[in-house]
Amino acid sequence: MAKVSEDITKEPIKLDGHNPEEVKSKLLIKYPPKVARKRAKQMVVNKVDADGNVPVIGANVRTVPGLISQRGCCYAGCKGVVLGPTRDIVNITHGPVGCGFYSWLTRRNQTDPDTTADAHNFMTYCFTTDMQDEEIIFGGEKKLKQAIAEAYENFHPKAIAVFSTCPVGLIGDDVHAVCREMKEKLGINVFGFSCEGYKGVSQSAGHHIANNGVFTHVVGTDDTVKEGDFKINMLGEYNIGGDAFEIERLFDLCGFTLISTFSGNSSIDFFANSHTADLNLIMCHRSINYVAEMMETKYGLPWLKVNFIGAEATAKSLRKIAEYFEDEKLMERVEAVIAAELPEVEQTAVRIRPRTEGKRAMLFVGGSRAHHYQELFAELGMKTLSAGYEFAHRDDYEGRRVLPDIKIDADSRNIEELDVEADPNKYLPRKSEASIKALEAQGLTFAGYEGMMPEMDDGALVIDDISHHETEKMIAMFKPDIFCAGIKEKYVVQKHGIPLKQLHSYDYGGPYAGFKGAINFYEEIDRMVNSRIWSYLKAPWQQHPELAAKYGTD
Ligand code: CFM
Repeated sequence: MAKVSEDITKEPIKLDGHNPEEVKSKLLIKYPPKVARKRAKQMVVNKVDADGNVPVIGANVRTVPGLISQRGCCYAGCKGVVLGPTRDIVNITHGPVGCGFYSWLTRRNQTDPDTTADAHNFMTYCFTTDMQDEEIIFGGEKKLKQAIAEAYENFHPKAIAVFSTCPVGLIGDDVHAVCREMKEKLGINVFGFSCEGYKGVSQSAGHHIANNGVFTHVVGTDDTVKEGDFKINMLGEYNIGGDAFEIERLFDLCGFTLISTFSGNSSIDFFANSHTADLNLIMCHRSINYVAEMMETKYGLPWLKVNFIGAEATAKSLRKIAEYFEDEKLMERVEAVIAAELPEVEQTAVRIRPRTEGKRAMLFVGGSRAHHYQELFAELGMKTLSAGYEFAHRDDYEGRRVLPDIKIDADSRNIEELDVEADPNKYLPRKSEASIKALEAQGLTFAGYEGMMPEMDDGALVIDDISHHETEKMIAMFKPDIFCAGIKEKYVVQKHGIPLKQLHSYDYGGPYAGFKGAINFYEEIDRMVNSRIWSYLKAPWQQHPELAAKYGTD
C-alpha cells in the first residue's frame, strides 16, 4: 500500500518518541543487502485507514538461514500443539528420543481426567520409537510396528497416533501403511501424521497436517447426540496453565453445553461426535481454522471467532454465543454471569492500574497470543509498542479479508488441502440463510477474523518472525517495561534488565483466560513491571565491556 508509506514520509508517526521508519532501518542496517530486503518485508509500521485496512506484511515465509528465529518445527505444531493435549490417545513419536522427550509436558497443557470412570490419561507418559542408527540405515517400520503393538499390549488405548520426525521422511518409512496394518490387526483407531520437522516453514504446517488428520480419522465417527442445550465446540484452546478450566467454568455457569474442545482438556471421544454441536468457536485462529472450515463444509456448522483473553473480550465473546442461539433466557443468564463476575475484575484493575498505567510492552509470540494479550495489557493501561508472530499468516495480521490475495508458494503447496464436500447424510445447516443474515445485521460476523494489526496503534512496529538480533536491538532502543516471548528468549532478555513473561507456557502461572484469569494476569504483571530486581542486575558484558565486542546500542 503505497499510500501508507507516503503518509509516513510526510508526517512521521512517533513510536514512543522514535520515528518507526528509523527504528526499522536500525534493525536492518547490519544485515547483508539481500537479507535486509527480505526482512524489510516482514517489518511493518502499522497504520489503519478508515476502512480498517492495514499495510501488507510478509508472513509465513522461510526464515533466512543464519538468523536465530523463535520458530519451532512442523512436528511440534502437529504432535505438541494440536494432538498433544488429548489425554487418551497414545501419541507415539517415531524418531530419535529427543523429539519425544522435549515435546513431553513442556507446554504445560493440563487435563482433568475422569477418575471415577477409570478413564485413560497418557499425558504423563512419553512414547517414542527411540530411533537408532540401525533404523536410519535399514528402515524404522519394523520398530514402529513393535512400538504400536507394545503400547497396545500395555495400555489398551482407544487410539494410537504416530508422528513422523525429520529422519522418518528422509529414509522414507511409510507410517501410514504401518498404521493401516496395525489398525486392522488391533481393531482400534491407529493413524499417522507425516509431520516431519522440516515440512513447511514453521510449526504452522504441523497444525494444518494435524487438522487434516483429526478431521479424516476422528471427527464424525460417533453420531451419539449428547444431552444439553446450546451445544458448542471450542476450537484452538489448549488448556495452557488451566485456561480451559476457567473457560469451561464460565460455559457451565452460562448454560452452554461443551461438546468438544480442540484440544485442551479433551478426550478423543469428544472429537468423534463434535459434528453434533451447533456452533464452532475459534479461539486460536492460526492453529485450527482448517477444522472449522472443513466442519462447516461437511456438516454445516457455522463458526465465530471468540477471545477469552481479557475481561472485556470474555464478556463480549459470551454475549456473541448467546446472541447466536437467539434465546432470551440464555441472554439473561449470560448477562447475569457477566454481572456477577466483572466487579471483582474491575476492582482489581482499579487497584493495580495506577502502578501499571503507561508502562510499555512488547509481544512476540506464536500465532495468536501476541494479539490476544494486548487486550489484557490495555486493561492495565499499558501500551503495546511492538508485536509480532513467529509463524502466523497474513490473515492473522491483516484479517481474513486478505485471504484471496495470499500467494500460494512452494512451501504452502507442500501441505495438503483436503477436498471436503457436504456429507450426504450428516450435513445440516444450523440456521436458515435469513436468520444468518439477521444475526449479521445485529453485528455477528461469521467465519470472520479481523486480525491483529487493525487493533494496534498507528506507528506500532509489527515484526514477523523476529530474529534474535532484532530482539536485542529493540530492547536496547526502547527498554520496554516487559517483554513477552518464550523460554528461548527469556534469559537473554532478563540479562538486559527487562522482565520477560512467557506467554507460551505462562512460566509457572495461569490461568489467564476468562475473568479469574484476568485477575491472575493483572496481579502478575503488576509484580513483574514494578519489581526493581532487574535494575540491580548487571550482565557480564556490562561489567566487562570487552565482552560486548562490536555490539552497539545504536
Ligand atoms: Fe495458537 Fe497456542 Fe498460539 Fe499456537 Fe504455539 Fe501455544 Fe503459541 Mo506456544 S496453538 S498459535 S503453536 S495460541 S504452543 S497454545 S503459546 S506458539 S501463540
